[in-house]
Amino acid sequence: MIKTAITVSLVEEARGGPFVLWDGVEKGCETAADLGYDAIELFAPSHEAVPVDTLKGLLEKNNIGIAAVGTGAGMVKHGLSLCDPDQSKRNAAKDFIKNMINYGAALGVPAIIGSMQGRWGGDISKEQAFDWLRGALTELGPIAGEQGTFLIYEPLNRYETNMCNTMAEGVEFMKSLDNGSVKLLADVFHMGIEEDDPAEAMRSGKGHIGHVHFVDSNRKAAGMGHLDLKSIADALIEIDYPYFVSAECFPKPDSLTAAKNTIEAYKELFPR
Ligand code: LER
Ligand code: MN
Repeated sequence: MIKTAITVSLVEEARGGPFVLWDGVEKGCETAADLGYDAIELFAPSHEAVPVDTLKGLLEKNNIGIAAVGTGAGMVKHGLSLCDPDQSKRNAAKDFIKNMINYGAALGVPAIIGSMQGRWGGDISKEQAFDWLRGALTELGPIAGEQGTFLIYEPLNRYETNMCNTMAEGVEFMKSLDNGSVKLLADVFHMGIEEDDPAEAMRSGKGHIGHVHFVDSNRKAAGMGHLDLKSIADALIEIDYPYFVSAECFPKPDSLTAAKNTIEAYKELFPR
């Protein structure tokens, strides 16, 4: 069964970014539960922002789950990436992600590497950057795998990275890792920019996709843009995608409307 999730951001530096709920984790859990989501997806400043026991208590109290934890704060707050020319910064990026993997694993969920993947350019060749990224994921994936979860790597659109932009590139990269502990994040916003046919791309990711950011062309809530979301949802159903569709979209026109519009669209597109 495909489950539903909504993003909760605790990262002040990311204000204006594509996260729906911004009023703290307690309120985020309450709102998500009230609207009928299965889970929250947490974007936190670090692994220390909300202690595991505190979060477990909030999730239990609201009878809601957690889908995944993001690592983007490593980039947004500290400028860390896995392809930084400076080795000490690459190591700091890995440490930040390791801590987030362990935090997620204590909750039974994966961590997501999106913007922290970085990019190639300047003195750093494409080959060098991919070697660093491959090395990092090869080291980090099993840390999640040994704790019963996995690590998620997210292809992004060309304006955010020049590493993997498409599902095909992501799948090829996954195969080059020789590592069963890393899965792909299919973000429908990025796919709307990069893929010839997002539904076909979803089908080609069968078995590799571990999380989906299911939003519209303009990164607003599902249904508020011009993507053919029905064909994309049908593709996910067809490949027996077993994880979450999550609202990583702008809080437009406001958080509550984006949250309500999303869950209405999810109920229609992913009937139970
Ligand atoms: C993160 O999930 C993502 O999609 C990037 O665009 C960072 O905002
Ligand atoms: Mn995303």
